Amino acid sequence: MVFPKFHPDSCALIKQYLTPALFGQLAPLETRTGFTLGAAIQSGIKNPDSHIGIYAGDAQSYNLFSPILDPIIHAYHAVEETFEHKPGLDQILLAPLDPDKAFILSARVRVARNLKGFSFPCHITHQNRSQVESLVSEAVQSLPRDLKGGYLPFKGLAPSQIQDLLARKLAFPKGDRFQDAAGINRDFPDSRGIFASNDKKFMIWVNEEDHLRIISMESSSDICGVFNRLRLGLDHLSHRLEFAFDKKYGFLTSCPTNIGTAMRAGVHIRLRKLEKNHKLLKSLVNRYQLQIRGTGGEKTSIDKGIFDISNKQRLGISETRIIKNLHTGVAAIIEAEKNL
Ligand code: CIR
Repeated sequence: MVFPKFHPDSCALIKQYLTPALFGQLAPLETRTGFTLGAAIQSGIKNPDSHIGIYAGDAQSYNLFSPILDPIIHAYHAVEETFEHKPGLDQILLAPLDPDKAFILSARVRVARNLKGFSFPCHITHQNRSQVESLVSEAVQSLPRDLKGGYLPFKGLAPSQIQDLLARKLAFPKGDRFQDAAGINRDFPDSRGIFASNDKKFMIWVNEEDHLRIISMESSSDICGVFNRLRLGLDHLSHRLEFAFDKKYGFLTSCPTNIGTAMRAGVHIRLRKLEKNHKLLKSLVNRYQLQIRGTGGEKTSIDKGIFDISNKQRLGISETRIIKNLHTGVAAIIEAEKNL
């Protein structure tokens, strides 16, 4: 097996940590479902601007390829070398963040989950992907009254219908070039779909980057209410579905950036003054362990002074602590905006 050729400009963590000796040790190995290191790093080889450049094909990947994944996880998540998932999904009650509705447009919390016993999306077979869809669409029928809704499969929809749903945020697009190179987009839109509660505040994306992306959101600043709704949905789903989980790595996800709680909690916030004082905004965001993204999602740009501000830490921190930190950080950012 030949040592992979990474682009000379690539700064991906996989390029930094994969030594010829490590490659020699790991390249001949296969997980029980036949996933290899060669497949795991395709996206990093094909996309020189990858940040980490490696995906997991199944739960066992995390253990079998731990000699390369652990240093990458350690570097990305800025955790101790002896990192361990920290559980803690307690009900939360905190003071309203933006009672005058002056800054925050919406709040959103999502977690990623994969089903135990199935390969992850970059490696799953067509038939198993369809089984995942069936299991999830059956499980959602047991959701409690407030979360009741319907599952809409994308298969058979005309491209114009998908466009219309995308505009209404009731569909997700085919994955980006990073996911494409990893094999996650195979057979799209087969066995993909969205469950949405009747009030559209609770959703589940099926077979996107992970088997499930469970999302709670609303057009308000009530991050606690959004989180508590997610807890309720998760609690019901976990009686019907068994999720891939490991004591050390937490919830196992396709992308090692998401392991641990697999949770991203954030707000869309308009910051007209801080937009012009990027240095201050950046320092606040760093101080409270948050990150800024465009409102279109991962790797999108900032539009009209509206920022997506969310937690940076997902591993070695509990879900409840993530929400509390977000609340403290966003409150400080609002205070700074008011004082400018
Ligand atoms: C990269 O290495 O840059 C891409 N594979 C994306 C990493 C961020 N993770 C994610 O979107 N789940």
